[in-house]
Amino acid sequence: MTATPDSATPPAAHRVIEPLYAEILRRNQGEKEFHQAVREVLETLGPVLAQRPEFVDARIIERICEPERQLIFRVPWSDDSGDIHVNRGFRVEFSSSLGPYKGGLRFHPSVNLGIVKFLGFEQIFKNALTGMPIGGGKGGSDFDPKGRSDAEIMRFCQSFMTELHRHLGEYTDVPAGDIGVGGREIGYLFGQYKRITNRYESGVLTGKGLGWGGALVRTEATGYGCVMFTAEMLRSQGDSLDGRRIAVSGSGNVAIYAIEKAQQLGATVVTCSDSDGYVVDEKGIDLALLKEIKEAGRGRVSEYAERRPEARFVPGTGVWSVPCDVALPCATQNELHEADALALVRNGVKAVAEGANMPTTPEAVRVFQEAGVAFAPGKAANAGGVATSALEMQQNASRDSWTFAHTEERLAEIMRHIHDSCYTTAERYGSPGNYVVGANIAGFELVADAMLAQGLI
Ligand code: NDP
Ligand code: 2IT
Repeated sequence: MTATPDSATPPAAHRVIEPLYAEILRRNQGEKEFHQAVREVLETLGPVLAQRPEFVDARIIERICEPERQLIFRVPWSDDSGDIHVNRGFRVEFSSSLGPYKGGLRFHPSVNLGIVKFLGFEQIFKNALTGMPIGGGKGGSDFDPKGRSDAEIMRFCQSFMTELHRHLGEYTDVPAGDIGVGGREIGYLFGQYKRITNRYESGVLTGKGLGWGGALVRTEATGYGCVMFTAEMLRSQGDSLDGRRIAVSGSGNVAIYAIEKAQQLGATVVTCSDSDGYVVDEKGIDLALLKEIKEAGRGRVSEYAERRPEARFVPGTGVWSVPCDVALPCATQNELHEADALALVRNGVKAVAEGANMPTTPEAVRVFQEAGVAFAPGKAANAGGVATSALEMQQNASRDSWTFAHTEERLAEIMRHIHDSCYTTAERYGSPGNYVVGANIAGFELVADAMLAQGLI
């Protein structure tokens, strides 16, 4: 497979990008999600490389695609019956050009090096777009938290941190949550870090509990930010979310708070899902019930339909067949395929914003772009979470804590700033309305300029 630069790319830039991508495939074999994430970025960089040949001369792309450091480690732990398990832990410290490595930890049986590298690579540009002083990294484990007791989760987190702690620090590397890692896990990880280092180093992890260094709005921030970004996209077309029908996938942290903000802005959210299937609720999702099932009970969305007569549960992956004006994929990578995009377009979708990381396949992105649907890539639309993590770090550094209203306003400002810089960058580089081009180039320029200034590192 080749990286085919888009039509705005001058021929000289084709000659740079294609061999680079071939080399990345050769050196990172089998890492298909990483290849996909790199290809999507490289395909859009042609116009900036043509205007800034110093980036090519300094081999910025080769350097940016190679993590600064990759850590893989054994995580042994014992379950409640005393049986011993061995999982694999990862931390990929991708880029520290703009600040300490920053990015979440994912606990899911599918986690492997290629997935952590795709997430870390995306995180570099996302974090740059926020305008906050944070580099890019990601980590996690192939540990499956489903069905595990609190005590088992705690022992796993303690074992994971016993190895990882030596690589972390508030000025070095600052993890947070992602799939399978929420407030409970961050608590156990923080406790073990503190115990091993004998330091109350609040800024070493984000997503902490509100009583011990956490920040208001961090829990809500990714979902809220995604909907704020969607509202900005619609506003630029003279439209709004008020009265709109929205389809959301997922029912975890990002999905729940995307639903909450969409409802606050007057929309009706008619779906949510998990890996078993999806729920359709024409009256609008009852968020209190969903939170009770998912946040308090750690249950399944099928229970939602059992408890709410207006709703129905459909097993499988067909959530995108439900007609909607706006689609917000908030579950996981490659969950929205070409056939789903065609169905959404047929049903009149106007905007799609990625709450999850890379949920839309490249073929599906092309369907939306060709149909003129406003499409926001995750590195722009879901940046509210990590941006609020950076606000948490600010509060930790100044030993302060801000109100909900103040922090939410800061988040809204950041999402407006990200929207506007993607919008104007896309225009400037000859692809008006293309938020993928805008996000990739705007993020890349910030990191590339910092790398040039910092010498050959
Ligand atoms: P959670 O663990 O809270 O929720 C994940 C949701 O996605 C669950 O509903 C889960 O269903 C579903 N899901 C996960 N894996 C799969 C799969 N392989 N197939 C189908 N469904 C799946 O995670 P988050 O809400 O935090 O994360 C969701 C997405 O958002 C991820 O892509 C993450 O990288 C991204 N993200 C998260 C941020 C954050 O701050 N948390 C910030 C920015 C992006 P089930 O329970 O059945 O597994
Ligand atoms: O994908 C992401 O941006 C996250 N999981 C949040 C990272 C963070 O450090 O808050």
